[in-house]
Amino acid sequence: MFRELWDEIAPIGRDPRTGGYLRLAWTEPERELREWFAAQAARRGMPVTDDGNGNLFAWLGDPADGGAVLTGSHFDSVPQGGGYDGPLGIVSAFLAVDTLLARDARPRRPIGVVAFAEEEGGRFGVPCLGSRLLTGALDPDRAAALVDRDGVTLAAALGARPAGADPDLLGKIGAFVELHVEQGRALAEVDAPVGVASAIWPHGRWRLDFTGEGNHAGTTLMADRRDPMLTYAFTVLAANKEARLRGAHATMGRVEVTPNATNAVPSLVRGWLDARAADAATLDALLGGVTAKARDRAGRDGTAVSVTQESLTPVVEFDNALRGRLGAAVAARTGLRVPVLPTGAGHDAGVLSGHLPTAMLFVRNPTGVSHSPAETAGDDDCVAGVEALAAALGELACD
Ligand code: HGY
Ligand code: MN
Ligand code: MN
Ligand code: MN
Repeated sequence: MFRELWDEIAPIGRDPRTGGYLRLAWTEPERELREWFAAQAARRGMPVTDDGNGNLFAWLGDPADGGAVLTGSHFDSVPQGGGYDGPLGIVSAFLAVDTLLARDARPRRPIGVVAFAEEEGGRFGVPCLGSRLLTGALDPDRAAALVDRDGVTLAAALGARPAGADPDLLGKIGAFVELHVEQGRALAEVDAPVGVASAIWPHGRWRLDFTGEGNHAGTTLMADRRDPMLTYAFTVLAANKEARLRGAHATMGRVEVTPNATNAVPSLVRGWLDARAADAATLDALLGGVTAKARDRAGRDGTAVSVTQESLTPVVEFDNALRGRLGAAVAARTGLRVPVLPTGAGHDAGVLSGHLPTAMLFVRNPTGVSHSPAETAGDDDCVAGVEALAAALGELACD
């Protein structure tokens, strides 16, 4: 069953040249995936609701009964991302519901399948946008005004101002379990198909604007230049070094140059820093180190640098009792050893964990690579993931 359902979505948004995916929120491929979601729900007689923030919910039972067990993930991808990051959690959610019902399990609580909007922040720059809106962590007016690289606002893409926080809906959810492909090799290294998450590292995104003096590439003496590209390049190296010093992660994978011409010294270089660390103090120290080095270099280059925080996600420690309970239920049902592992990747589960009992299951990724066409997961492991998720849902909804 897994391969059959997976093959229905695998071609959607896939770049045949690279095998990577482009499924930005509210673009054609993601709209096709939303239609697929509605068809899956209809096939199971599960009514679909939308919270006005772009998040889709399919319900088994009436959420108004309260204590719903919610599972799911996101459809959107980073540009040239892998196909499993996000969609695996939604396909597995529908299949886990099928597994439960095939076992004549009689859920005593509603079960919901959710597709959260814009988890990657790949279009509007704010990660976990849909779950942040739902939980009130993002102001709907600020969200409505977010603009993508083509100048389209979120409100235009969504077709309305986002509804924002829905405490009534949140109050009806008793627990959330997100299944996700592992974005690392921890499960591969211990030869386990499925694991359970202990924590999500604190992480954030900062935009660094390096300003200098635009000038002619051919007539401007090197000594007369105030070239922001120099300061930017130095900062990329400094971020890499500061992260290595602290066992943290720093990435500067996105840059915009003005005027971006071969024969012009830039006037502005805009770079984004994605920084993550095992704890808040280390993350703070990393950011402080990078900012200090950038400013010091700007002084020498005659340029200026401004740092703007775009998002910050505090550390997420998943509920120990829930994690232990689900790990035991998965082990009992599947006979698998279920390792416990942290992750440096952000997830909607991290946002919801501040509002309700939340857990994450990971499925082995043999390459460990993610946010790249090289991301992968074996069918057998994905089937084990569905079995594990069914065990977790059964433990929470059918006791
Ligand atoms: O960037 C992340 O950590 C997640 O994949 N959105
Ligand atoms: Mn991702
Ligand atoms: Mn993801
Ligand atoms: Mn996620």
